[in-house]
Amino acid sequence: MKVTIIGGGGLVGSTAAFALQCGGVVTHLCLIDANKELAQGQANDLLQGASLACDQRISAGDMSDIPSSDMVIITAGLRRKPDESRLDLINRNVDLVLGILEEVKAVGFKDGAHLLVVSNPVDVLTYLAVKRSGLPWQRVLGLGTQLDTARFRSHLARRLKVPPTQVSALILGEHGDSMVPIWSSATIAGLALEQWPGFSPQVQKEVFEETKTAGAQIIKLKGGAGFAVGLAIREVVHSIALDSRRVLPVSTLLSGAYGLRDVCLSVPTVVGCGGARQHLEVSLSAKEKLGLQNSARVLQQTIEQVESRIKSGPAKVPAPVQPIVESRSGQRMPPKAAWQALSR
Ligand code: LAC
Repeated sequence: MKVTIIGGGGLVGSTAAFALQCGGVVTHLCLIDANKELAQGQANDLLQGASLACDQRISAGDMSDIPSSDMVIITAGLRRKPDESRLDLINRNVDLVLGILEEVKAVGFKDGAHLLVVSNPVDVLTYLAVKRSGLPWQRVLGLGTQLDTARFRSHLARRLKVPPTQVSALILGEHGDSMVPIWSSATIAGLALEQWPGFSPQVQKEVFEETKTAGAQIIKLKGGAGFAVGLAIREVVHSIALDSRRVLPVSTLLSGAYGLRDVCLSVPTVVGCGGARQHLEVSLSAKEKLGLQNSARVLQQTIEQVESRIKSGPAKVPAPVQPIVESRSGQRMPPKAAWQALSR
């Protein structure tokens, strides 16, 4: 399987490439970046370790690599400028990713290719990619809450002093402030998390808060997410490459699951050959269901604003969305996902 990463010179793209090199499953890794030298540098660095990792083809490339790629991953993205609103940043990233999609479509996807969107706002960009890429919705996936889920499990493991790989717990909904922790089905080594010694409402609250702010924290400490997001991407790529059919919280177009439609967000999804093979509807608590509905509403509002801006041209930027996120004091606040905190 040839995997091409657009934005492969950057932190997310290059760490995903390294994770895929260590994984040794895909046969060809190709890095494309607006900064060609950076892509070449990352490819050379990976190649220099190839004798210690596995036998893969590794290259820096350009759009002419797309028609031979089985999977295209978009990690390219922009940072907020000083004085720029949240929606301005969304609009600039939308324009960037739509531009990339146009270029990709001009050269043409390989038959049966998959597209994985990682750039933010990932759920909005995944929706636009479903509508504009020309690929069937099943083959267009967004990384969604796959990374938040990984963070959630790791934080739970640290707090409860258990092995991270034995924690099974999901974050669903938006990759952003309205993300929803699914406590009702969480387990450690197959045992109900809620009965685990040391688990308490306080731990619950703190672990979720830590998960929600993890991206912003990483930005503050080291400039942006790398290793964890690289591994999160790898899990999706391997599940498709190996047709493992792992159940992953990726963002895809919903058409009725959990009563939601015409929006991309994360629900448990069987990921294998062909991409998203099935949405799984597990039973959720009333609060979790409401949380998912809230995520869908927040995202639909943003999509509407973005789409009307696209129609009316790039100059006019509509007023910021008023999403349904309440602060502790009951005030309505704009959602603040990790990626939105870039230049705060
Ligand atoms: C984060 C970015 C990768 O959450 O979306 O860190």
